[in-house]
Amino acid sequence: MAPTTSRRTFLQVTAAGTTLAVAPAVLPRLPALSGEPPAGQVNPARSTPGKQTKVLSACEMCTVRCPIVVRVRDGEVVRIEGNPKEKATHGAICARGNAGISLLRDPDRVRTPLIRVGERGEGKFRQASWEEAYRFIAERLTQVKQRYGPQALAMARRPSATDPFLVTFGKAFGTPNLFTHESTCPMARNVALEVSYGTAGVAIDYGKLDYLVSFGRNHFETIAVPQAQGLVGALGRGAQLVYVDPRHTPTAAAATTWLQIRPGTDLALVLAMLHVLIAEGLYDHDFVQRYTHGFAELAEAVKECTPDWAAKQTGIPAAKIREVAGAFGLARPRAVADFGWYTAGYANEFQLRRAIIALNALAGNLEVPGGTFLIKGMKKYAAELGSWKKPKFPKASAPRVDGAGVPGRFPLAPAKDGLIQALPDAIITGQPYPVRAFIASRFDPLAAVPDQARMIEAFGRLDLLVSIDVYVSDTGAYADVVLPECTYLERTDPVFDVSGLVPKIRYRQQAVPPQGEARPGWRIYKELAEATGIGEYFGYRDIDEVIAAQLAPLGVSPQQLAASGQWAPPGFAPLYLRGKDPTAAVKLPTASGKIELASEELAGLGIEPVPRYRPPAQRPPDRFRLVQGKCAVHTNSATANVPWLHELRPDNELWIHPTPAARLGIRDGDRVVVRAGGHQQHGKAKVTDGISEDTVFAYHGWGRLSPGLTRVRGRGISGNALLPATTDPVTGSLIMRETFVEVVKS
Ligand SMILES: Nc1nc2c(c(=O)[nH]1)N[C@H]1C(S)=C(S)[C@@H](COP(=O)(O)OP(=O)(O)OC[C@H]3O[C@@H](n4cnc5c(=O)[nH]c(N)nc54)[C@H](O)[C@@H]3O)O[C@H]1N2
Ligand SMILES: Nc1nc2c(c(=O)[nH]1)N[C@H]1C(S)=C(S)[C@@H](COP(=O)(O)OP(=O)(O)OC[C@H]3O[C@@H](n4cnc5c(=O)[nH]c(N)nc54)[C@H](O)[C@@H]3O)O[C@H]1N2
Ligand code: SF4
Ligand SMILES: [Mo]
Repeated sequence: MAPTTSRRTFLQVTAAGTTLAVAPAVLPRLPALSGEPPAGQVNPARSTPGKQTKVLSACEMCTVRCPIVVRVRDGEVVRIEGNPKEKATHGAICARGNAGISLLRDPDRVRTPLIRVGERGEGKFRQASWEEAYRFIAERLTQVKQRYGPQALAMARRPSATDPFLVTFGKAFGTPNLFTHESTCPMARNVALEVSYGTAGVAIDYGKLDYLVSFGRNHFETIAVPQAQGLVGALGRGAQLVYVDPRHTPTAAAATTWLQIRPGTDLALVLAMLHVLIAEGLYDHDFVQRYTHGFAELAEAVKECTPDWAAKQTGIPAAKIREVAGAFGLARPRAVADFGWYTAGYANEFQLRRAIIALNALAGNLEVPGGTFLIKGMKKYAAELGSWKKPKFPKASAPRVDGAGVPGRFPLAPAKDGLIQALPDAIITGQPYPVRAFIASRFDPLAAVPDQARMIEAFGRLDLLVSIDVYVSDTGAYADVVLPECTYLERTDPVFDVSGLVPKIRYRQQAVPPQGEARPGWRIYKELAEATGIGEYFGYRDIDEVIAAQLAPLGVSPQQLAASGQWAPPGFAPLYLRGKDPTAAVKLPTASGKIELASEELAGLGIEPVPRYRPPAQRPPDRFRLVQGKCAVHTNSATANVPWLHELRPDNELWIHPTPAARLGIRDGDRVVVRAGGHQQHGKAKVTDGISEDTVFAYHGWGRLSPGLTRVRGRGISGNALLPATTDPVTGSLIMRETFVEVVKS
C-alpha cells in the first residue's frame, strides 16, 4: 500500500522546501464550481457527512484516461479504483492511477494564480487574483496582436479533454500556431499510418491475437492498462510474444522471445521478415490482392533483404529471423506487428513503421479478430458529438510558423499538431514571422522537448509566457503567469471519444471540490477569452451546458452518462468488418482505396515509395548512444514530483553495460557525468548487462529545473538538456535516439 502523508509533513515540506511565494498547503475548501450536477452524479459539496460515495470518472495520471471509480467521504478522496464494468481494463488501474490522491494533496501543487516577480527560471512569484492574472495576460495578448498580428500567439498542449477550449481560444484569436506534443512522441507512426491506411485511427486487437512482434513497444512497463490487460489475456491463452529491444525490460522478461537488437536497426529485421514471408509464400495472397496496393514494388524492394544480410545489421542470428518470420506467417491472420507508440527515435523511423504496416498487410490481419482494426468512432458509426454554439472562426492570419502541413516545407506533418521543436527558432529569429506570446497548457516543453537551452533562450525573448498546469513545471518556472488548473479529481471535463471496436464515449466528473483557487479548464479559457475580447466564442454558462450540447445528438442523457461514466450505443457488438466474410469490402481513405504498400503520394514528394534500409547514425568510438524510455511508476515528466510515486522511484540512473563500465572505471552506484553538444548532466551509474554495450539508457523525466518541484528538482539526468532538436524532414518527428554521449566517472 502506498504511504500516506500526514498534514504535519505536508506543512513541513511546504515550509522547508519551496522558494515559491505560494500559500500553505491547507487552504479553505471552496464550493464546487460546476453548478448543480445532473442526477446520478455526486455533488461533492452536498454529500452526507461520514458517508462514502462513488463517483464514476476517468483517470488523468496519463493520457490513456482509464475509467475509474473515485470513493469520496466528507469531501476527501479516500480511494481510487478501476471501473469494474470496463471489460478492456478488467477494472484495473496502474500504480500511477492509484496515486492520483497523492497528486491531489501534494503541497507543491499550484493553487492560486501566480505572477512572476523574479528572473525567468528563478521561480519567484507573487500570488494574484484570477482577475488580475486574466487582465495581465489579456493586456499583453492584445498588444502582441496589435503589433504583430494574431499569428504571434503560439499555444501548445498535451491533448486532453480540455482541448476544445484551448483550440477554440486559439482559433478565435486567429492564430494558426496551435501545437501538441506529438512531434516528441508518435508522429512518425501516425504519418506512416496516414500514408498507408489513409487514417491514423488503426488499432490492435491485443486480447485475441496469437502472435505479436513488438519493436520496443514496452507494454508491461510503459503501460496503457487496456492494452496491457489484452496482452496478458492473450499470453495466458498461449499467444507468443516476440519482444525486440536493446534493453532488458519487464516486457522482455514476459516475452516468449527477447531479441536484443542493435539500436536503430529494426528496419533491417522487418525487411528480412517481409523477405521470408514473400520468398516462402507465407503471406495471405488473397488479402494482398484484394486490399493492398503496390505489392510488386515492395517484393522487389525486399528481394535482397535476406536474413543473412539482416543478421549483419541487427546482430540477431539469421536462423532466429527465419524462425520468427516463419512463425509469424503461420499464425496469420492473428499475427500482428505492433505499430509502436513512442516513435521519435531514429532517422529511419517512418520507413520502419511503413514496413511494420506491410508485415500486418502480409498477415492479412485487417478487420479480423486478433488482428488490426479501424477504430469504430462515434462520428461514423453512431452520432457525432455536438458542441456548444459559437460564431464562425476568423480565417487564420498566416500559414503555420513551423511549416507543418505546408507544401514545400513539412507537407506530411499534421497541421493540427505542428512541430513544437521549431518554435524556439521562430521566436529567436522572428522568421518566417515573429512569435511573441506562448501559452503552454498541460504541457512542459522545457522537460519534454530536446535542446532545452535553445527553448530557454527563446522563452527569454517572449513578451508573454503562460503555463496552465497543476504544478509550477519547468516551463512554469520561466513563465510570466502560472494559472492553476484543478486536478482531474476536482473537475468535470467535456465528454470524449474512446471508441475502439465499438463506438464509445467517456467523461470525467468532479469528485471533490477544487483546492485553493484552482479552476477547471473550461472555466479558465472562458474567462480568459472574456478578458481578451473573444468571449462570444465561449457562450456556455458552465460545463453541464457543454455536456448537454455534446450529448444532444446522441439520445443519451447526462444522467445516464453520469451513472456509468461511459456510454456505448446499445446493441452495438464489437465490429470486425471482415469477421464473417474475409472478402468483405473495406474501403480505405487512400488514393487507391487500399493499404498503400507503395505510395505514389510519397514518390511525388521525392520520398521512397516503399521502405528501403537506411542504417542508423554511426557511433563515434568512445561515445555511447543515448536512449531513453519511460518507467512503470511515472508518467513522462509529469509525475516525478508526485509524493507516492516519487517515493517509489525518486531518481533515474544511467544504465551502462559492465564491459564499457569496467573500461571507464565505473562501478555500480558511482556518480557519472554525461556530456553531449557542450552540455552535461550528472547522475548515478547502474551497471547492468540489461543494456547493449554501445548504448546508455536513462528513464525520462528527471534533471528538473523548477524550484516548484521541491522533491525532484536537480535530481538525475535530463535527456533534453543533452539532445539536439533534430527533425525528420519527412514526418516532422523529432529524432531523439541518434545522439552520442561521452560518459566519465565524476
Ligand atoms: N508507466 C508509464 N506508461 C506510459 C508512459 C509513462 O511515462 N509511464 N508514457 C506513455 C506514453 S506518452 C508513451 S509515448 C508510451 C511509450 O511507450 P513505448 O513506445 O513503449 O516507449 P518508451 O518507453 O519511450 O521506449 C520503449 C523502449 O524502446 C527501446 N528502444 C530504444 N531503441 C530501440 C531500438 O532501436 N529498437 C527497439 N526495438 N527498441 C528500442 C528502449 O530501450 C525502451 O525500452 O508509454 C505510455 N505509457
Ligand atoms: N528526452 C526525452 N524527451 C521526451 C521523451 C523521452 O522519452 N525522452 N518522451 C516524450 C513523450 S513520449 C511524451 S508523450 C512527451 C510528454 O511530455 P508532456 O507532453 O509535457 O507531458 P507530461 O509529462 O505527461 O505532462 C506535462 C504537464 O502536464 C501537467 N499536468 C498534469 N495533469 C494536469 C492537469 O490536469 N491539468 C493541467 N493543466 N496540467 C496537468 C504536469 O504537471 C506536467 O507539467 O515527452 C516527450 N519527451
Ligand atoms: S494507464 Fe494508469 S495512469 Fe494511465 S489512465 Fe490508466 S490507470 Fe491512469
Ligand atoms: Mo508519448
